[in-house]
Amino acid sequence: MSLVTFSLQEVLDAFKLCLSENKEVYLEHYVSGWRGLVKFLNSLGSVFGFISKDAVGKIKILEGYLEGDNSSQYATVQLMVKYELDNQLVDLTKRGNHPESGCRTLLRLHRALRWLELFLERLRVSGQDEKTSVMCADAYDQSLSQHHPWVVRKAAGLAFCVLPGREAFFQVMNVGSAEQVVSVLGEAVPLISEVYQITETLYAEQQLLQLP
Ligand code: 1PX
Repeated sequence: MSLVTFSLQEVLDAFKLCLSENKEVYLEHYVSGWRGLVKFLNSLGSVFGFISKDAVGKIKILEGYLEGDNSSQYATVQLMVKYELDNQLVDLTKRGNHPESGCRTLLRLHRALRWLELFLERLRVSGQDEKTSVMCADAYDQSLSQHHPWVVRKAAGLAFCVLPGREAFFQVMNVGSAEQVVSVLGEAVPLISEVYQITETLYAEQQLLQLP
């Protein structure tokens, strides 16, 4: 993956590689998809620094597990959940000895993935004159915002206001004409949605959706 320029195609490729034949989620590619998204965010300017910083922190935690002594237990989200739960490595009700478990860290990105799904779908069907800031805020209000305290919601709302317009936004995506963007989005959204749903079902089954 290129280090500097963002391309929506690269993110799409990472999320494509995420799913194994029997629908397990490879952590390596999940994290790599997020790294690509952060690159996009960084190219939008320093106003988004506080969001990018938080995402990078979480990406680094997961990368640490992927490179650590128990890396084989972190190959997929399914394995990670089983390993961490079997070995009591997750704070289940309040923060304690495992404030940076893979399970709670991934949950934060997972919730953000729902925002991304809603936002990209909204972008995909949007008309030329629609505002990215409004699409982004709507997607946020319907998803991630319910997990954030007032101060974070306020800061996010302010950041959304300086998002570039739809046309400039499409250019930063780096996949060509508006038609091409719409077509790549048409491929990306169902894929992101599937990765989201699989993780959501797994976390719901294991009652992990409210991890502190
Ligand atoms: C092709 C276009 C795609 C656009 C890609 C943009 C990538 C955005 C990446 C956002 C990653 C956000 C991760 C947030 C994780 C989170 O919820 N963290 C909170 C809880 O963590 P904790 O460890 O404390 O339990 C944390 O408090 C978050 C703080 C930062 C504020 C997060 C605001 C999120 C707004 C999401 C929308 C991003 C707007 C980007 C505009 C394109």
